[in-house]
Amino acid sequence: MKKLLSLAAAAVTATAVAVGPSAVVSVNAADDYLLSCSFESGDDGWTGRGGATVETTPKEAFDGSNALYCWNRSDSWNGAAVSLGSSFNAGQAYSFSANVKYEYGKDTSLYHFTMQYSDGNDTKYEKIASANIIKGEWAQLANPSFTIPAGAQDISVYIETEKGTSDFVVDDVKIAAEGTVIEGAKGGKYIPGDLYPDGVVDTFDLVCARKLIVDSDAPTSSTVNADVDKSTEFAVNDLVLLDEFISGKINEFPDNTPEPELLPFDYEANKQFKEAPGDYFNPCEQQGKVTQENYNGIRGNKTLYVYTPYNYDPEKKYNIFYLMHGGGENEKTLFFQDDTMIQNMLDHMIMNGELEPLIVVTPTFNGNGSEAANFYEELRASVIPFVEGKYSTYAESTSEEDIRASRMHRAYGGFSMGSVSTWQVFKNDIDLVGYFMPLSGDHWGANDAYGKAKDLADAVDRSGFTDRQYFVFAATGSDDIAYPNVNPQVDEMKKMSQFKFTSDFSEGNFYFMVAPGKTHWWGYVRHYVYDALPYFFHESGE
Ligand code: FER
Repeated sequence: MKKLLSLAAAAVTATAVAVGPSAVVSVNAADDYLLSCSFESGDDGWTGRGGATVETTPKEAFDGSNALYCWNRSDSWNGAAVSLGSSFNAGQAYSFSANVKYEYGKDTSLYHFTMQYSDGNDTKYEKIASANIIKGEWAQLANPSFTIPAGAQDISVYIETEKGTSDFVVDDVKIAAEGTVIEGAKGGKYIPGDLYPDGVVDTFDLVCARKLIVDSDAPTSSTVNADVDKSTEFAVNDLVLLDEFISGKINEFPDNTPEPELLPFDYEANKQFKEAPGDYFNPCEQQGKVTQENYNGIRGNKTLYVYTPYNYDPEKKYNIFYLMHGGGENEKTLFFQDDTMIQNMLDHMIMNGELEPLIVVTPTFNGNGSEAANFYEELRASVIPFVEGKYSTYAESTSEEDIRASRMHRAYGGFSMGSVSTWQVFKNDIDLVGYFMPLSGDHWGANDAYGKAKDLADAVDRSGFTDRQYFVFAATGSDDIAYPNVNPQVDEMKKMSQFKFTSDFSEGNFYFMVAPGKTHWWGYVRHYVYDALPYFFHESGE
């Protein structure tokens, strides 16, 4: 019995659809191809799509000695394209094939061979063939019977990715009469269990897997496909699972992807205020990027800023820190004032290994009925889904379930009224956020210190989280106008079982750092961020 894996089904249908033997057209001479691009003597008319650049390269070739290299991609739809000219008929089916390979980024990546055309009014796109490709291996994107949509004009075809901006190479792009089986790369596609690369998982693969167990050099298309449970290595367990899959005992392979290891962090238990070096506020040689973004949320159209670290790679996952301004300030405050310039500080901290690369977002509670105390609503409903749908964080999707699941990779903090918003986020959004940094501002949840602390402790109890699942690093200056408000609240919190006071978050979950002599000003408060932020994102939340 032949079985297709659901994950690979889309890829497989493109190549393995039933083109019965009678339909096979044999092509030998290059003249029989309606289009044939080998890139042996030039780019064959291919161009970069979007911001991408293409150039022939002798470093890689599927066939012959050159291929087309595509780089400078700044979005997944940037790629390598060629116009089909007028010799193809709309409404008619053809056989398409292209070979693709990439060397950097994730272990596998979904590639598309796509057609772009105009229907007379709009530009349209249709996938010709798609495949999950294994890094470092040539793979064929082919469809022996793809119909150019009726009425299509200005037709071009291109190679793009589903996600990410990795460079890639393309070679031997061919179009022939419908049904033509165009030879291309064998294997190279991520189809768990397909060790013998024919697009199906069957007993041939089991034979390969058995050989591979006794001889790690035995031929197979890819050990990535052999590691059916994604444990990162091929082992007896994979062989057993493959046997069970082929015999129909199981319908899918379990996902044993290991959790990424948390780096051990050397906490100080009693962290003292320390200023960032003065040059940390000057431009850094390795600069991240600050991007202005507009979104339409539950409180109308707003702007926020997103700091992405130097060499930000949308293929990777980043921790994310939402940092809120104070009263009378706005979403620009953190990046574009002499007393903030926090992007430079982040750049230096990351370059010097004091902070893992992360995303920092500065939203605003200004406008449209939004205020510090209710911003937690907009954070949940609009800001997190908008930002994390666009930037690569640990949220697998923007569903509330996935945002919750990634809460130990999400922090929220703020200064003054931003601190007021932080305690509210703690109270109301603790299911979405694992780390909190209230700076120079108390909780506006009750009139007295005990009531404020109790309001937060009650929220913890309602959440059901244990004291290993939320972490608060609060700070203020001893001469800050907020100190007399925050300090008594902290004293009450210290008495409550929900809060275990230490800056060693491997032991406790709550800290309050007091900076001697400092007043209510970002010029001081930015140093609290310098001290506190490295303490975040080291706990598993288990
Ligand atoms: C405080 C919390 C917020 C505080 C001041 C503020 C003086 C904000 C004031 C403002 O923005 O006007 O604990 O202490």
